[in-house]
Amino acid sequence: MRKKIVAANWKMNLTLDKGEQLVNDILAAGLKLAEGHEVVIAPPFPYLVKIKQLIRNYPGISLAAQNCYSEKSGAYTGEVSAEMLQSIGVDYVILGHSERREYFAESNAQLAKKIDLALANGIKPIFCCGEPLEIRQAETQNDYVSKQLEESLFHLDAAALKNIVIAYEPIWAIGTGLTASAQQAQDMHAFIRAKIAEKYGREAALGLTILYGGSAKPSNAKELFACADVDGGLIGGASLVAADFTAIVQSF
Ligand code: 3PY
Repeated sequence: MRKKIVAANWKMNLTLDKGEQLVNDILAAGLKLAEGHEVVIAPPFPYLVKIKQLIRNYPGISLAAQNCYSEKSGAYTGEVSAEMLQSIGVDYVILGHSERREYFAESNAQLAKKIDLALANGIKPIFCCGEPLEIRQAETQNDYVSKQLEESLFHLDAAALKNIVIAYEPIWAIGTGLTASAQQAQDMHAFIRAKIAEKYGREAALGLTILYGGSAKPSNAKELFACADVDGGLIGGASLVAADFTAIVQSF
């Protein structure tokens, strides 16, 4: 059975106090996680160590960073390496979010390097892919996402792929209030799984966790998570409100 995940992507939001309060409120809600279900929290870098302490006694709740750099170490002022994340006990790292691709010009090739470094340090990448609006309107989203997968992931062998989580995040649904319909999400998730099966075989594809991201909220999470190939969500804005996030977690 593949793992189901709901991950909170705080982006560049909250102060440390507010982040701690949010996590304490989520923990106080007494989340009941079924076997194979996991909650992942991705705060900004400066809060990772503190949030790790808060969640350490809660099995099923893990910690993610929102990024890491594509070089091992050295003179890269302001950057954070995968090895540093590993040294503070980070479990996952979100890589290739569309905001990073857009504002920081991250390419598929650079993301392939980040993925290798994360894996080499025992951190599981949550690899984001997804198309912009004009690609969706031109109905070429499958080609677009294929290229992202091929250029950032397909150099991995089957053993490494087992440590990857994919998040499909249509860019037109990020921060716009628009959400992909359950059918649109399911179609793309099934396409991604089929693409993985073509390259790595059916068993690998069936074991791969594929999350939906892009304005997922309490009102649509149940319908999205009920889709056969949707294994949970990467949650933006709604992860900043304890009641909304716990409602989403309770939807899967
Ligand atoms: C969103 O829900 O808007 C996201 O970008 C999640 O990563």
